[in-house]
Amino acid sequence: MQIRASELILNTDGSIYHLNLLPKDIATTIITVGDPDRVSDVSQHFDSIDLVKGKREFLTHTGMLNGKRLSVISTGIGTDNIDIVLNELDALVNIDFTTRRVNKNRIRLKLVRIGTSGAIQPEIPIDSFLMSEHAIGFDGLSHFYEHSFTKHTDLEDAFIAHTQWATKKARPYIVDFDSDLAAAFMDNRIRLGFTATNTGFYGPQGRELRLAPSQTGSMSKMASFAHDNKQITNLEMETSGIYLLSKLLDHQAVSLNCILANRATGEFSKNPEAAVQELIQLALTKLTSA
Ligand code: R1P
Repeated sequence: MQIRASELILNTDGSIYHLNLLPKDIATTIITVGDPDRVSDVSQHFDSIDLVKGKREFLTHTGMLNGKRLSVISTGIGTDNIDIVLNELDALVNIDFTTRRVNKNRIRLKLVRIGTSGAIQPEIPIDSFLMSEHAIGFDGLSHFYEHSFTKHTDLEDAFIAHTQWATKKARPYIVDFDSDLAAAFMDNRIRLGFTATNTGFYGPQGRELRLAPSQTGSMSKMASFAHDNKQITNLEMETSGIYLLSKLLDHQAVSLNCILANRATGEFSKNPEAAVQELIQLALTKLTSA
């Protein structure tokens, strides 16, 4: 089936609409970061950079490191942006832009998020690193796609019961990292975690400036949830969307988090740039030695 111009939108140079990229512009191993400024924090370690392109918050650098072609792309904040980035990255490798048809042979991308995050368990140190083994998404993205991906229904039900989750909010969904890709990042400096992905930074993460959250105590209920030896460790805004769409599109994904805040102890990193830089270097070492 040919995909119509209104659905697969291409720019006049043939690039995909938001990412502004051509199929040849990306590597099959892609690092995603939230902040466009973090793209060069990653690519400064490359041996060479052969492509720099951007549009809106989506900046891409592609280059070589230790003989491996890598791309790094900024996603901006949130799973609404992840919906764009993951669908367009997939289109770049799995749809022929000339015929507008899905390729018979599918390409599998390796996606590695290097992001920042806040812990909700007091024992997780500031400036430490966490790989999300599971993600629980409060963003609702899962409900807009037809799929039967319901691996963790019991865990979702237990969470809903424990937190007295309001039915007017989207049902939380739980998705996992790709264990094969995750094997490359197993390291005693990287703990495994269960990451909660929220639709916002303030109310949805229980922060109160001038507006009161609709459910008081929602953060402490989330922190005290325990089921099958699983406890939610940290909060951020992209991982569930990345894991969900990677699973549905058959790509491999892991999310690496630099813990900059601890919501239980009230602390924030004294040198967030240095901590993120350390995670970037560790991730690049792991990626290029695998
Ligand atoms: C919020 O400040 C942003 O920081 C975290 C959250 O997921 C959200 O995107 O990640 P990044 O530092 O990767 O953007």
